[in-house]
Amino acid sequence: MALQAASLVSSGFVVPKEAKSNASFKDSSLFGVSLSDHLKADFSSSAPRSKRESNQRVGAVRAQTMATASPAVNRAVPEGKKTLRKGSVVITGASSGLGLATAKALAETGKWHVIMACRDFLKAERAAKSAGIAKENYTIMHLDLASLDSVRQFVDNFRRSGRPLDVLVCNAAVYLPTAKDPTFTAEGFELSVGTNHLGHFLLSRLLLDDLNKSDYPSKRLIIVGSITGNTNTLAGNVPPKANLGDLRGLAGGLNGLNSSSMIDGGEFDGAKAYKDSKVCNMLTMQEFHRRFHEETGIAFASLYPGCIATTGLFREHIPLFRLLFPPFQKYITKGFVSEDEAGKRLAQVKKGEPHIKIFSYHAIYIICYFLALGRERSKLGKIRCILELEQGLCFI
Ligand code: NDP
Ligand code: PMR
Repeated sequence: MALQAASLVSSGFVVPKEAKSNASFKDSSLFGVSLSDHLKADFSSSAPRSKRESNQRVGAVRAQTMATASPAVNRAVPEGKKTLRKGSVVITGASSGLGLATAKALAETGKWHVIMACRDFLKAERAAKSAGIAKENYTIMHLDLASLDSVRQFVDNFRRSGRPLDVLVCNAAVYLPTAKDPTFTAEGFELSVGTNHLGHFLLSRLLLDDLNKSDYPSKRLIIVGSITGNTNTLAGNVPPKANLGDLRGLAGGLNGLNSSSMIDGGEFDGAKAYKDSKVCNMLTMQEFHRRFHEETGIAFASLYPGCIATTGLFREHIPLFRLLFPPFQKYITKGFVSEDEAGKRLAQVKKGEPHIKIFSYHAIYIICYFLALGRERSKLGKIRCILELEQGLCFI
């Protein structure tokens, strides 16, 4: 169960004493294991390129911690004070669905410049145009989360652009429910976990320094989670259920050769791999909050936007599913939400008690779900109030 995995995983976290005492980003390991030598190469000073490349084939995740440079804590502008400049927000996967709708909602306020971090430049350009986002409000930059080199390249390019980073929204994802066999990222990790979790983990970890330097009053890092990873909800109990087990597949490198392609070490299952990746996304924010919020003032959040049953996420599903899923969510579960509404919700995630505690998140979801039954779900004022009260930032 996801919850079991969560408790197992949190007990595996180790925060080195120095990280607590000198307020520096010392420990880059996640879930008690470091992600890989690929990631390590970034966090540890100046490992020679050739060594890094030879490490890439290894792909093993080792039980160890890693050192990073220690950025200075930056709180140049006291919280609550306004800066005059536009906010600068990076959104991954902004070429369609929720990411595009969020980019549009933020750009329309006139207060944000959106960096659309996308793998398909032309598609992103067309999408921005057809959504009517004004040219001066967005920039497209290439990012393929299925390649850790591309993630590093993106970070370099972003830094070279000279823009500040005030908010990072990790939104992109792939869902491969009908795949019989696993496919892999450039570095050989199973594609769903590699893209949705590992790519975003590296991106977040690298950009933490940039967020920390921002003088914006509310710096934020948001990852899009999913109810389907939460096994104490009805949706999370639809098989296959998320389960990270004892992380043996992750520890083995998720390469499907000398280790399983699944985090828990089991047989490949595309739908489960997606749900596992979403559990990792939510846990990442929980752990980032624990490690870094106090020293940086960055708000770390995870959000379930509602069931946006019409997006491209379901492109790999069978046609019958794609036909029946939207009316099923609209009229039966009433979990349906339009892309526009979901985009507005994500755009509104704001500072508060800065992360979702996934345990209470389940309970809150259930309460809100019943409160919302029979009401117009696009006007979630009351629910929003409850959630803001309880969590500061979570919208269902
Ligand atoms: P979409 O498929 O419309 O959007 C996913 C985006 O991710 C696309 O822009 C896609 O790019 C991009 N992407 C995929 N792989 C990569 C990659 N390797 N590198 C960079 N970008 C990539 O789906 P949604 O809008 O529905 O999904 C957005 C988020 O919402 C996901 O995190 C999903 O898990 C989450 N979510 C969705 C729900 C839903 O009901 N739809 C419910 C709960 C959560 P491209 O356009 O090039 O394919
Ligand atoms: Mg689910 C309250 C009921 C509820 C909600 C909110 C969702 C959301 N789903 C619910 C219930 C059910 N679903 C039930 C009872 C069934 C069995 C008929 C069911 C089935 C189902 C399938 C086969 N649902 C799905 C699938 C998918 O392939 C989707 C998935 O798991 O993608 C990972 C999905 C979803 N249901 C949701 C949401 C939000 C999804 C998409 C999850 C995501 O994009 O992260």
